[in-house]
Amino acid sequence: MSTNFRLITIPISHYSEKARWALDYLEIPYRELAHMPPFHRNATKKYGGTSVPVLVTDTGAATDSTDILRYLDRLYPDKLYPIDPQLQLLGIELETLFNGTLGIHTRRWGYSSILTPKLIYPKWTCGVPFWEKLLFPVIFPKVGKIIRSSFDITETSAAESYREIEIVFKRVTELLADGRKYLLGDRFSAIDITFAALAAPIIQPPEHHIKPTELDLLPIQMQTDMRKAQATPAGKFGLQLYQEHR
Ligand SMILES: N[C@@H](CCC(=O)N[C@@H](CS)C(=O)NCC(=O)O)C(=O)O
Repeated sequence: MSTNFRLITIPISHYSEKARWALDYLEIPYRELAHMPPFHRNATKKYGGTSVPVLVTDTGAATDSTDILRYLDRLYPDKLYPIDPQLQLLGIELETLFNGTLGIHTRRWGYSSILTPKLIYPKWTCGVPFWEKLLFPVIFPKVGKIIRSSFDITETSAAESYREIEIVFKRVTELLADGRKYLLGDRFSAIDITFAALAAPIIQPPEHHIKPTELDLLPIQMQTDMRKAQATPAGKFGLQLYQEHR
């Protein structure tokens, strides 16, 4: 099948990583159009989206990461999502939990500590047009402020979000306790991609598209949280998914 796929992203966005991973896993050729916030808005608005990722094809666009994976599943059936109805139900429950809780809280936990020009610059600018990079010092103060307010970044937000992440990790740990290899059993699926991509900010897999920040540049509490999350069965599972499937 010949494709002319373009994936609009913010480099560090973990929802973008989920879509990027699915495309790579299916070995579908695509061009990534990475943008620094707020320039992603110019790129996405003509497709009716506000957030990233957006997958653009010759016939239309999908403006949500799960919609993108579902669209790819229609093109390549039985590769990303299971056919078995029982597994489908578990998949929907887990994907909803990961999208709605894990992704929200790993992002809030991360932004609570790395929203400084030095730490955020490489994560926002990897692969973006050079003129966006040049504008980083001008836009950072304003965008940083918007992010603080829209994600409710406060003195206690990292700790609050860490507790929410722990609840999701506990659910994953419980599922894995029966010895299953993947979240839905013995086959790698979109649910594993969703878990690992959305957990990535706190487990920091070395195989990630964006290189992890050197640990000693990060605040001590962040280092502690990361080590603790990486040592859980769910954290180890996420790291293993990156190692074996990314
Ligand atoms: N439900 C959406 C959420 C995507 C999302 O939250 N994207 C963030 C980046 S991680 C974003 O685009 N933020 C900037 C904005 O909303 O303008 C999806 O799964 O695609």
